[in-house]
Amino acid sequence: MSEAKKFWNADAECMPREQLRDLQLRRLQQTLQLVASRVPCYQNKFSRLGFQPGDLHTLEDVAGLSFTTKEDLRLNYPYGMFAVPMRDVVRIHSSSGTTGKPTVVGYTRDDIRSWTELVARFMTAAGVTDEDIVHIAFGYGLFTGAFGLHYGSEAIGASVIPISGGNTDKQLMIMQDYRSSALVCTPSYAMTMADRMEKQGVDPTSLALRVGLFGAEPWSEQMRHELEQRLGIIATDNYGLSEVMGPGVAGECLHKQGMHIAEDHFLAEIIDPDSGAVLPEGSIGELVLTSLTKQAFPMIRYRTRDITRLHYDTCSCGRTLARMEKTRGRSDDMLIIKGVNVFPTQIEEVLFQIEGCEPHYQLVVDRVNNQDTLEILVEVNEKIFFDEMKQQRKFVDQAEKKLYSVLGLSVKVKLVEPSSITRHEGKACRVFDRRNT
Ligand code: DLL
Repeated sequence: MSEAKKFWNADAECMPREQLRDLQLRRLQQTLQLVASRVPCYQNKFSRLGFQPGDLHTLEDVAGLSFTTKEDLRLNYPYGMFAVPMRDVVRIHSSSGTTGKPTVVGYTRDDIRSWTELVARFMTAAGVTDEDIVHIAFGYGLFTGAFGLHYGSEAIGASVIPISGGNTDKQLMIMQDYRSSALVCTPSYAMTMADRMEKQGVDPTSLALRVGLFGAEPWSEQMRHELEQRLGIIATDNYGLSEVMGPGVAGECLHKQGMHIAEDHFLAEIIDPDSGAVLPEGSIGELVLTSLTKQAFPMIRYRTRDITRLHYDTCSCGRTLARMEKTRGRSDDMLIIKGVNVFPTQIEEVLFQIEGCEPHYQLVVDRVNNQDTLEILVEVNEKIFFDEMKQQRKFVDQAEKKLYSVLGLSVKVKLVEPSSITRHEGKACRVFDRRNT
């Protein structure tokens, strides 16, 4: 049996920060030269500022450049932001846009090489080795999740099962028969699998599963705990977005103290989402990313809308790369209810602490008599659902009280029958805001 590798690329992952910053500056200057000579959108942004790539002398100077937003990508749909001719583009993916046209992203051969390397890094950090059988239950297609994890797994030398998403019963059969040891999917789909196993009487300890690599949507520490208990695995988080590359932007090591950002490939800033000002180290705010090595689709100061905080101290694993906390959700997922900012993950954390609560819920926001209302539909276990009214009342009271103390907001909790909330095979959709319909 080969010994587990601690690092995929120790030189890059444990580089002294001074040296890392030098490398970032050099690569940033090259990227600015590239976009200034090839991408009209950046040429216009720079000329409005009277900026030339040679004007950037320090990493901090990046704060003087304009942001890139989803709107820029929409205006340049489909290929307007590409920095290389199409003959150099070997792959096209796109983001799962919920409204309007999706965002189209491209990769050169070298981009695919970097992507593979970065996914191999975080998978190695999560303990995946060439002995693993990696079960990829992300949908293969335009979504970046499946291909990204696929390349990383193959580079490590693991055996890949490209099962793709859906058909949960078949997933379980393959997981049992092929002895899948690493599960790759969204955390909400992993929960759906855990439910199905329970229903079918499959004992998770009879499986070979030992690690989960979950990402593509926000999830709480409570959900991690629940998945680890129910599936008998170590559950790790990884982060990315199509506009910036896909999975591989950041991922957790086994210390689970935040996701290491591949800073030799991306420059990370935290800004105030309202004013756009760069916030001091340790602040919570919106993550802004600049690509440092991408060729086909470079991104300068891309506003991710994801709210998080960065830590720059060296991790116990030895990596010097900054760690980003689990995101609290996207700034555009944040609900403002009666003026109070509420993230769905905050509610999830509270619900999971209550005994008898199943990990499936939906938030319904409405406006009644000019007042915002929030109703939370929660699945409870059969015992509570079919129990006497008194028990149910107790559950609801407890949940409403806890939610009030965390959110400072009165909410209505409604119990719903086990298995009645729609299960998702990809990213979960838990919020229904009826205020504007
Ligand atoms: O979700 C890329 C990806 C695939 C990441 C597989 C990890 C694993 P998009 O579909 O473009 O790309 O969605 C990107 O998803 O801005 C976040 O809001 C959210 N997201 C991704 N990973 C996480 C995570 C992929 N670990 C958007 N935690 C991002 C919280 C996440 N949110």
